[in-house]
Amino acid sequence: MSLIKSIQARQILDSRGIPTIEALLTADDGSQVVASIPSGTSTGSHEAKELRDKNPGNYQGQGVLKAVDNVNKILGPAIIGKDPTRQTEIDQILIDMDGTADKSHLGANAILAVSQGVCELGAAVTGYPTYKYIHLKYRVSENLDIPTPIFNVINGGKHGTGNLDFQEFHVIPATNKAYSQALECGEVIYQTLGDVLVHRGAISSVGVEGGYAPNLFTNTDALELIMESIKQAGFEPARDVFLGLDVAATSFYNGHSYAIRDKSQALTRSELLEFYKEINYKFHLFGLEDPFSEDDFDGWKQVTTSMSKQTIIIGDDLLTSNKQRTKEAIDKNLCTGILVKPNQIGTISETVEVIKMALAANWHIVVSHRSGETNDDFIADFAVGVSANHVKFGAPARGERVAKYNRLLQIEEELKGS
Ligand code: 2PG
Ligand code: MG
Repeated sequence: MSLIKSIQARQILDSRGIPTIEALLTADDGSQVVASIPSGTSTGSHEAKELRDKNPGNYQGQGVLKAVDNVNKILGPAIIGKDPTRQTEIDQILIDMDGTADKSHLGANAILAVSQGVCELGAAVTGYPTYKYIHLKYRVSENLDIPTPIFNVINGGKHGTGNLDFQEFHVIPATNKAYSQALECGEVIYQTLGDVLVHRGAISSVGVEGGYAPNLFTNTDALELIMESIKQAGFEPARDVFLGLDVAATSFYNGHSYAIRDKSQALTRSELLEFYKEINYKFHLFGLEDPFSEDDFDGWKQVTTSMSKQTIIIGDDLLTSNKQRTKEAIDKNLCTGILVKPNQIGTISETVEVIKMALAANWHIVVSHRSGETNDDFIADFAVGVSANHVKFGAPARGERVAKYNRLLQIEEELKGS
């Protein structure tokens, strides 16, 4: 049996140029892994809290040197000498040492750097690729397969440049395509959309997840241009490829109404629901993420009751990968799918528990990156290991996004050969 020999954390930068934490873990058999931790831009208020220094002298207050110290001086020493395959036991030690419900004492970023690193080290010392190790350890399902990718081709909301209210506009290849074909389909549509936007004079830049951040008047315009690009690229919408949205509605909710530029006046909950029905009628959405604000349970209940037969209603800010929030949403029938992000809850064990809970309710599982990413590809292995239905890793462009998509190509090849 191999044991954890050392843990060394450091501050690095994420894809937005904002500091994050990276940890190097070594086992006594010489195995080494590096875990780096992503970070959100539009975070749900019920997420576990990442620790930032708030010291203006270090990256304008965004530094994570305290979290780094917490790994090097508190969390690391507590688990050195332990067997890295004992994930649940180690995660419980981390949770207990923090002692808060939202991990704000030692920081969810510090805790996840250790938890994720331990998972990868467990795989390394047992000689399995990480996806296989997770599959064998948790047996979430019997099958080992590549999830279908959700490509975020237009970035609005907090991820864009301020012209669109909806945060993410997705293209989602049909699930009957092999992963490598799905990746090509998403990439070809992404390139075609770039040309369509240039042709319209609507291109300005790309957003934080590599999708275009165009100058368009309305959210509906964006959906129309994606539809046009799908056809121009030679695919048939609603057969070869579907559209989807992460509305991230908390970002345009003022506590009473929802303001979007498609309508001249702010919308009530039921008016917004009608708008979603119109869009769905026209564009056949595969999935609708965060259609209402994170605590607007009435809105969630209404959308799930009236639309979940046609489209998957996915909770992200609503659920924040949190077991209590997920249980409540299952009991109240608030959605039919979950967006899973390990850093919303802070440990690998708790992330797997929430997935099992959602599966028991027959929900759809989407494993997701964050808008602030690194080139770490752990999340791709994790998604395969827990048999997610879909993955959401941003646009099929930009190093930190394609690191994950490319890792899935490697896994696909390995699975074919096995
Ligand atoms: C989301 C995520 C990832 P962020 O809202 O689904 O796409 O964005 O990481 O900014 O929360
Ligand atoms: Mg989201």
